[in-house]
Amino acid sequence: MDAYEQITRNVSEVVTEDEVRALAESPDGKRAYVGYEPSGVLHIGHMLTATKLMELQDAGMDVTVLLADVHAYLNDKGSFEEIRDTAERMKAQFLAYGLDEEQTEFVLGSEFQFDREYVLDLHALELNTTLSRAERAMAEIKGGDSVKVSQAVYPLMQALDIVYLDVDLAIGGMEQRKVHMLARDVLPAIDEDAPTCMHTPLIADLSSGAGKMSSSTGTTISMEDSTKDIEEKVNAAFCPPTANPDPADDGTERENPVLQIFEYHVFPRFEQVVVERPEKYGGNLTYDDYASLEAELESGELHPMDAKTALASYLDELIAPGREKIRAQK
Ligand code: TYR
Repeated sequence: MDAYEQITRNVSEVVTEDEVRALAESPDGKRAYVGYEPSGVLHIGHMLTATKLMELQDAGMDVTVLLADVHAYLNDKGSFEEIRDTAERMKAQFLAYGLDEEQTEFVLGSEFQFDREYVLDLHALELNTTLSRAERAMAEIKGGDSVKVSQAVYPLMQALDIVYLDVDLAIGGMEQRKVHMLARDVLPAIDEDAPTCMHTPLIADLSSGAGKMSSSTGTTISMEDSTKDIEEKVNAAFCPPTANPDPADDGTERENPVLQIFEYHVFPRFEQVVVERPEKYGGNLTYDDYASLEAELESGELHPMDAKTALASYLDELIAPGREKIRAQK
């Protein structure tokens, strides 16, 4: 794999390809970041971008994790003190998940977002952005029904973070894309470059394959899950023998979440995936890459039930160190 392929592996969107190609020419010392609103427990969405950060570290890039305490506050996630506490616990879980302590810089938003210069730049961005544009950018991020003024300030601060953290590449899930597009449009107004961005896919809801997996609705996987929880959730997952399931009866698009988790969570972290099967059912199956596992699920060589059992055990292995941390934090 060349550096560009490694950097863009498994991403849904690259903005722009030319910019990322330029980065890939000399990734050493370039910096990428993801920001997270602190929450008590990492879930599978956090883990997906964290995996991307690990891949970028492998490609030689430096990584910043922004623990966006002020953003969480603006998005109505609790008192500032509670959020700060949560940020510390989250950091420990990211390290347990596998981010390299030496190569990862953890920054709290409140460390720089109250600086006079930052605040003045923020006001300049406010002058250059309509409320409706800010509102649209937040459509997939905000909590609550109606948009508060704080949630209109939020995407502008996210744009400004890219400047103040001095990053070359902003990473986020697809739900962050409108904020990044706003950042690309508005940062030039304060004489800053439009940032280069990459967006990771959203995993479908585990039980239905429709919509996206989220901790607020449906089933999600988190670091708090016991081995048994994971087994139960994965066993109950939607897993037809195809990567392209038919839409649901009401026309909603569906994905195969079991395959998605293999692709985006398991294969990036393990050289090889072994599906254990008793001899009488043909013995173990070994896969060196995602495509061959997908092909055998489609051909019927790999039964969905065996795929699920294997998935549960790999996921369990991935989250076990973080689960230990959470127990110690209690
Ligand atoms: N918007 C991100 C989320 O939905 C959090 C975030 C905050 C990301 C600030 C980056 C940033 O600079 O969780």
